[in-house]
Amino acid sequence: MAATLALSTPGVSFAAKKLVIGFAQTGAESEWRTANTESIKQAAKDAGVELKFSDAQQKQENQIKALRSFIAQKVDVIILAPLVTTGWDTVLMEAKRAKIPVILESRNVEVKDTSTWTTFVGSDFVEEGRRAARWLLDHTKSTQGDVNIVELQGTVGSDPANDRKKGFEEVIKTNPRYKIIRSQTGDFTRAKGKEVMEAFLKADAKKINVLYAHNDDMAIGAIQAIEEAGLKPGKDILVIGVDAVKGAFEAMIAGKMNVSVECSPLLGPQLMEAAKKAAAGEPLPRWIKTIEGVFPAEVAAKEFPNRKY
Ligand code: GZL
Repeated sequence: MAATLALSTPGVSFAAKKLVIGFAQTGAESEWRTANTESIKQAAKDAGVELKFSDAQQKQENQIKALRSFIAQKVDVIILAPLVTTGWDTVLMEAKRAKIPVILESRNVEVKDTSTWTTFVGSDFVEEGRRAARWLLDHTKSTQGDVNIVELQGTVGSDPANDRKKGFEEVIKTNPRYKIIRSQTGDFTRAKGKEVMEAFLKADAKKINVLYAHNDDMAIGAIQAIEEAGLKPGKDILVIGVDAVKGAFEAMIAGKMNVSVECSPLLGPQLMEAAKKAAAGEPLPRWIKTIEGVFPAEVAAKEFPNRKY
């Protein structure tokens, strides 16, 4: 009774309790990830949210540890950028039992009990893969003969790597001219992208017509390898990336890259909106999808000044 009286006492205001969010980030593997972290930290500040941040340095076990720590601290909401799609069933069930809503951002998961996460805020990676392939088929429609493609995959087992591969292959299989002759993970990093492209070139330099990289960072690393092999990236070997980060625009303006399929990291405001609703027990769509485009080299110089990441 006292609590009710106190709450209804005129002239007494209670500051709304500050929302506390635990955010388990993958790491800082790419330009995209850095922009994603900045967007979420800034949006938390703007929203007056207390953000507990954990950088897992690309290790799933560190993310699982961070989630257990957030649960122990009884945060209001958890945001998770799941490094890979599997291995989350147990810890997400622990969050569910603790009645802490989990919002997935930038990558999705595969779990038996899908009620253990509330919503996924991120892109349609299959469509991104289709867009990359559609650009390639259109850009090479007037050429003759086989189009040999090497593919730099993202982190093994990650949602974007799985689905960007799936979408790309779905489109190129419509035309037998297009063949993926080599495919290997570059783990979404510039360094690994360069290293793997060097190996591709050593084995098949003369046969490679196209590089399809699951993110721009690996494409930028591969561009260095192509140049060091005495070839012209963007001309001798077409270079296709995903993300549309600043580095890709710079490479396209320099004539070393041909196209980047946009994948926006600026998810902070949508995530804060979703977290407030989740904390209040309000309904949320299962997928809050980001709207994205495709940026070929021809528009890079004009578009570059408008870019926000
Ligand atoms: C996409 C994100 C991917 C980016 C990469 O939502 O998970 O991870 O495409 C990043 O650049 O490393």
